[in-house]
Amino acid sequence: MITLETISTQVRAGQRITTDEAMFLFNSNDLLAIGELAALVNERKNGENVFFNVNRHINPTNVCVNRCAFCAFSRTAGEDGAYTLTPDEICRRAREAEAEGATEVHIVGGLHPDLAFEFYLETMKGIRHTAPKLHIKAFTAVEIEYLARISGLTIEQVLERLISAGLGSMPGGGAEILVEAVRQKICPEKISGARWLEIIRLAHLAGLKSNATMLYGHVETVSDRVAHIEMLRNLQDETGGFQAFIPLAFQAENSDLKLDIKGTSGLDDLKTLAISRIFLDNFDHIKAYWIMLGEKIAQVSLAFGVNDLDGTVAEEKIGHDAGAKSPQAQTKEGIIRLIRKAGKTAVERDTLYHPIRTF
Ligand code: V47
Ligand code: SF4
Repeated sequence: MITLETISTQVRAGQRITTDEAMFLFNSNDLLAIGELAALVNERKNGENVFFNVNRHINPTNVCVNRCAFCAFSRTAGEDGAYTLTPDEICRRAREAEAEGATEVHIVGGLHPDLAFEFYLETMKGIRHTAPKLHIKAFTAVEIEYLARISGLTIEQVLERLISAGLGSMPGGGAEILVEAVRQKICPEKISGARWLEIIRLAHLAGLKSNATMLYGHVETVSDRVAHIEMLRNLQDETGGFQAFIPLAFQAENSDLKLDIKGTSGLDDLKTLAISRIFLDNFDHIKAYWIMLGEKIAQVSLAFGVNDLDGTVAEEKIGHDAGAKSPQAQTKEGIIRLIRKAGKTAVERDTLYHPIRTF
């Protein structure tokens, strides 16, 4: 029989937990016991260090052919509020970010019906040229698949050309919930979960590191969440290419998903982060994205297995278009203070988790 004690004994012995055990934890309300175990797992991997990096998000366009039901960021071409930046404008923002001390640009956007693959190659090359010190983390698996479709190239060719143009790694978006029945409800036009995993596998094989996200707190069940993290754990066993797992708390405002909820609860946020930390024993980092969680839950999560805080994002759009109440940007000093006041050591990192400076 599964109990908290049996799971605890197993985790303390360094053993992997099963999906049934993860389900048991999701169904338990013993937040403190779950958090303590997650903190132990994290401490063994990362000690007292909490990473952050200084980056800037740039969303080249919000025009998107998919129009996922949960996404308040996207627009149809020509609709009020639709925008598309030029490569020059994207480069200008990247240069400005570099001048302000960023080490990374995080570039993701909608699937634009008219932009050609060359737009993206030109943008990468432009950033390489104007802000050569910046690491370019860009394009979700969903975008990579779209670029292959519009260019007539294979996934491998798209990846190879983007890497030659300056792409350094990939963010973890587009994963949502990888279970097909859920995708049919929240993002029917989006590539399947199996395809998302396949593209990430190819990216890892091409030498790129990536993250993985999970959008939770909408129509999914607890067993969908467990199935999602199991698929990620299996792929990570195979490739080792994932750096961080980032649960994204659903922001309900302005989205077409008409639910009787106003977003996730603090208890659910902490439990989800902690169980992810325990279950994903082959991931080094669990990242709290304070934009969606709010600063206070993000800070408390540092006692529940989280070792990475994102970030000093400037001009965040995706969560705020969906009603996120957190500030749109946080200064480096603000992040350091938040980490130190949680009793942890703040470590600025680069995208590939090399420490830059300890505070
Ligand atoms: O894929 C869209 C999510 C993602 C909403 O890899 C929403 O370092 C909540 O992936 N409520 C994009 N979430 C953001 C993302 C990300 C963020 C920070 C760091 C990294 C990383 C990746 O945002 C989308 C989607 O899952 N999203 N709408 C919403 N209403
Ligand atoms: Fe487009 Fe991504 Fe928004 Fe879906 S989540 S509508 S793919 S921008």
